[in-house]
Amino acid sequence: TTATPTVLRVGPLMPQLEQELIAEFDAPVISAVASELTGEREAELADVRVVVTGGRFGVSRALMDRLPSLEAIVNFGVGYDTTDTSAARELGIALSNTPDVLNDCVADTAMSLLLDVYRGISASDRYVRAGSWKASGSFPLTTRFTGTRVGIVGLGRIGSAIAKRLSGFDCPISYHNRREVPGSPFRYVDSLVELARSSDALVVAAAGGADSQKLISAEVLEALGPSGVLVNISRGSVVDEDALVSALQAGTIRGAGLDVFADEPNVPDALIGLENVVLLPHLGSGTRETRDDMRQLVVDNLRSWLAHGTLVTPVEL
Ligand code: 8YV
Repeated sequence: TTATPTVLRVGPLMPQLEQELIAEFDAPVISAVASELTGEREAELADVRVVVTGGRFGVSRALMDRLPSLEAIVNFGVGYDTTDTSAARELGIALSNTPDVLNDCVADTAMSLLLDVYRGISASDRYVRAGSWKASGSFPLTTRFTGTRVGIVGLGRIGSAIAKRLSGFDCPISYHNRREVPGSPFRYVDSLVELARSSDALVVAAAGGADSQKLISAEVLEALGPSGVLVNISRGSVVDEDALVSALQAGTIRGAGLDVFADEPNVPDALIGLENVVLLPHLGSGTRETRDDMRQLVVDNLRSWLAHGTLVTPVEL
């Protein structure tokens, strides 16, 4: 190992990855706040060439400014909205993420949320556990899911994996995307409000970040209407969360299934109190198999950068 580290960990990572980074690269860890890096730490950071980060952490412009030798950021996760991509582009810093390996598990999670909201799986589980089956009889009737019209917001890798599953449920599928996807068999709708109006359920699979901030607005929710359902497996930032809470409380939409929130792990109290929502702790990619594939892809990107100056799965900045 060298006197000063080449690889820096920013924020906590999955334990097996942390152990590998320590064993192979002697990589120290810092929290993401650049102002915490003072004195000795700064000297220690002078030689850092690669940052490995993920989860709720990323690399801010302020942190990039404190890392004069930084060449690449290796992100655990397909979403990289926690890293300042404009700063990275300007400073010529490369970025990788972990695409594709998590498509299936995140799409499975979207299906679980849809089925749960329509069929009341979680709510009826609570009903059984509370003894209500015995005390009050059958659970109230729910809503058929098969054949429901679904609008996908963001027909990328994950959105397409969701569409594939929905096809098996005989769902007519439409989508909204920054651009129409060439050759897609699904109906493209240029206006998000129009997509919401013509869908029974909207599934949000668009990348987070500045461009998609509060894309699901009060207006979109109103267009979705009183029998409408919203499912979000991408980023909380894509939905106007206050508008969503109001719509659910007022019954201007029927229900929601959420794996992601605006300020994780804080879930608004107003949502916790509602029966017409299913709330998950951002577990979309969280299977042993997928997390292990993500870990391996992070290590492959890191090794490739240090050995050849190229990334296996670069993000286009
Ligand atoms: C997280 C995710 O990265 O890939 C993403 O963008 O949101 C997840 O897979 C996960 O929370 C790992 O920290």
